Amino acid sequence: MTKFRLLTLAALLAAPLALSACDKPTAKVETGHEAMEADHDKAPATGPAKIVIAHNWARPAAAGGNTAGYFHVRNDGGAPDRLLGVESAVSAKTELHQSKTEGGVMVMTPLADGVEIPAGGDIEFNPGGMHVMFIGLTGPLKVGDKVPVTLVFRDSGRIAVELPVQTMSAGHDEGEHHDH
Ligand SMILES: [Cu+2]
Repeated sequence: MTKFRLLTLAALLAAPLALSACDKPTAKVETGHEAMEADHDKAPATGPAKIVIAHNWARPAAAGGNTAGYFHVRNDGGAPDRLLGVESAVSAKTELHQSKTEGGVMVMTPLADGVEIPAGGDIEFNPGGMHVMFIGLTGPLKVGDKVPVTLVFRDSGRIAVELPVQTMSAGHDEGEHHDH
């Protein structure tokens, strides 16, 4: 009896939540200046995933070494997508990684299942967080070089992007160590 009542309650609670989630994309009409702001902050909520890559860069490193690349992924479409992986010819292996601090120590783990990019979402690969890991560079990456990479998305397919090689911009923390 108790279980049944809990299930009923859950169903009642879930129904309005589902409705409001469906309503959300069409509830707001953007006009004028607000619409212009929306170009930056809020995606139109119709159609398939529309991937935009920005803030892309990679760190310089010596041949044979490892380094990291960063970018932001914005989804201007009305459907979610998933970044499944990354490919590049500049290193023996290229992986998506997540850095985390555990017990005061920075550790990196591969993002084996990729990263979900919600409709209207903006996912950031930044120092100290998610990054592209270039393992075993076939040549040096110098400031001014451009690293060609291919980002592989579940729905949007393969998207080629270049990561300009640059040093940390002022004001950012040197948060990662890729020596190990
Ligand atoms: Cu890494």
